[in-house]
Amino acid sequence: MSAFPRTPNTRPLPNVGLPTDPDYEQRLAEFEARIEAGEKIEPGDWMPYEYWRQLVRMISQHAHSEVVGMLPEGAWITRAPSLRRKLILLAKVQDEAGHGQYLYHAVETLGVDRGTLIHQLLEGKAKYSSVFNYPTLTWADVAMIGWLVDGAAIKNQTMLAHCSYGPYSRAMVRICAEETFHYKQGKEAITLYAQGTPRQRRWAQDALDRWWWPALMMFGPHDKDSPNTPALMRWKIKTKSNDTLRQEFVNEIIPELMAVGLEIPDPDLRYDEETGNWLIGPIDWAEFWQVIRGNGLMNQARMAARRQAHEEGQWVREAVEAYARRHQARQAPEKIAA
Ligand code: FAQ
Repeated sequence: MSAFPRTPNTRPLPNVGLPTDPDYEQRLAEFEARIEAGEKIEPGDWMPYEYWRQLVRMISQHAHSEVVGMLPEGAWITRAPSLRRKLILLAKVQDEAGHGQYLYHAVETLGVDRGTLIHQLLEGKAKYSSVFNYPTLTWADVAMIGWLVDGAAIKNQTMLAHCSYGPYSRAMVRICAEETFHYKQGKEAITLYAQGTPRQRRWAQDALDRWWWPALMMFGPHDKDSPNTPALMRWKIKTKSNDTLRQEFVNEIIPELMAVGLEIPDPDLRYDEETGNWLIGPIDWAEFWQVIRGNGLMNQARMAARRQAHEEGQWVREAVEAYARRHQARQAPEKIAA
């Protein structure tokens, strides 16, 4: 059962308004006027239940994506081709953990603690980005993730930096700054491979062949199949739709990939002079839904790795709690005794 039912029967926080409240319509009008005026909604401000639900859903999925997203690249830390590349990769994977932290904090401002969210993830009840259920077979895959996956993430998150919920928008500003470095190091590494030996060029092309479509799927289903977009756009959580962002990304990345001599793995790709858009062929949505339902190549391995990390981290959580108790006791011994 979902932790966030569509029809609320309980109020999750005192400031969350239910449609059955007598003053709901008036407060909703005031809330929407604030959003229309470009004000940020902050923790503790009145908000409709559906706004709260959408934020918890989306930010928690985003947090899980950052954390699970450490795994495909993390697998290559011990196999990096040079010390420089190893240092860059270590820093990148550590950044992703930090992004997960900011985002879990952002959900906590909505009254849902991270323990609950992590439990949902480990139980297989929470979603995370489909793209992290594909394997990293070569070092070029790691570089391609930086260029393509971080590139797609930045496109989406630059929009979210303008979203109406204050804590989420502020987290995005910092995350985008860090992702920009991730993107640049991936582009640099692939550019070197694309201009390198025949084998390196093959690795770069092979990585693009396998990551191209999963990266485009990151933007979510077509707008007509996206049930959440209307509410998200109404309240400016999203300010651009899935298809709009995907098209913007495609228009930007295709000339960049072509410039280093890579071939886009899409036989239907064509440039439309009239609109200035690169038009892509059909996306395999059956594959996308299979991956989201847990049947992708790496879903089981990703969840097994997360569960193992969680179990192995138990002593750290216990130590932190013991330290916090001792620190608290030193600060206020009389309160603890009481
Ligand atoms: N994967 O109605 P919509 C990163 C689900 S961060 C899995 O269109 P919405 C950093 C969707 O949740 C990458 N599920 O949904 C990094 C919904 O299910 P629900 C993550 C997906 O919310 C880089 C259902 O399908 N970024 O990469 C996906 O309007 C490198 C219907 O879809 C974010 O999370 C998908 N791709 O639009 C880390 C950004 N797409 O919940 C390491 C924040 C859709 O109703 C290495 N999120 N679904 O059961 C968003 O912007 C939006 O949530 C979308 C989806 C655009 C992802």
